[in-house]
Amino acid sequence: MAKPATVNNARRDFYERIGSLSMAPLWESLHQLVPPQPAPKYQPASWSYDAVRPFLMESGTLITAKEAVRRVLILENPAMPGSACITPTLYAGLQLILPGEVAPSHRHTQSALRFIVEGEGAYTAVDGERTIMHEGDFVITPTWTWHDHGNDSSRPMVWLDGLDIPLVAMFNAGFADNGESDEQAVTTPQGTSDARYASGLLPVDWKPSRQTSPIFNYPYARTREALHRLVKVGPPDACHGYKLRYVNPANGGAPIATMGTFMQLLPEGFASAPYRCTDGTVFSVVEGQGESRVGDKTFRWKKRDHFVVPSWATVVHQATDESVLFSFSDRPVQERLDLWREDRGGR
Ligand code: 1HN
Repeated sequence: MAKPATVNNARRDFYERIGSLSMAPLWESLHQLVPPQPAPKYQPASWSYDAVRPFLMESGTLITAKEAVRRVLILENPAMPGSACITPTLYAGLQLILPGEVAPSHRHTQSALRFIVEGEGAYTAVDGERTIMHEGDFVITPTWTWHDHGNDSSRPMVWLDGLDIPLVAMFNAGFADNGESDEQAVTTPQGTSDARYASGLLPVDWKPSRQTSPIFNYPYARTREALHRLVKVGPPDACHGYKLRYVNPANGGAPIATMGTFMQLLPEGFASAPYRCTDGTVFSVVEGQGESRVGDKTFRWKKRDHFVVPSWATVVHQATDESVLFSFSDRPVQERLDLWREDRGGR
């Protein structure tokens, strides 16, 4: 209904006067503040590895891992330029470490996941223990732990870094520290965390000291076997194919408190039912090829490609070959806050 000019003028004048007291009228913004459904200000996007890899390798000629501290090309959401965010709560990047290089030791309150995209044989060290990484491994760097990386292999290594940087920034809870030397002393034999915590058993008197999983590396060999065993015992889920979540054996929750991680197998020829959920999700293609329709965009993908699905965007996956997709999101945070929702069969 049109309002008389005098009313509009009186209101504008009122807004200006209360503005000088750092106040504002809720009724002008109520609908945006409490939208009827998620209205993300970021968009679906994809990064083909064929397009990205030459730039990653070129970055290796421009700066060393030591000088860069971390030689990473950020995967930034095209609708959030300059933010270093792939979603409003998550950071993602592709990190390159060349043979003989070391990425020096530091620690920060932001948690990190590594998902290995190309190569094998480099290590990451966390609080004095090293793990050798292979394609498809999911490796954890818990909050506030010392970590450095090194490549003793003869080939470049590339992995996807996922961090909760925007979430930590929102809380203004970020702290960081540099190590005294580039490489931490190895104080714990390789394989220790795997031996103690990774067999569905836990040392009898062990008590967790934090919410983060005690498992350091969830190797792809085991994840892949788990998926293929699932295929043998039942039909795929209509929306997800065969989808597993990584788990912290100490509490049944996500391995990292702020980031959920998932692996799913889509059988050859599988077409998923439309699905949407409130956790914006980053995907890394591990095996196979296919395409995903995300909102009004369609991304063709194959091994090592990446794409992001925003909150509440409807996704439909189609697998040409048997395919395996890794993904991560802020789902554990939303679940803790009783916010997470899904719509199986969303439009
Ligand atoms: C970091 O420490 C790593 O440890 C990777 O490999 C990416 C992005 C921002 C801040 C710290 C790493 C990062 C990071």
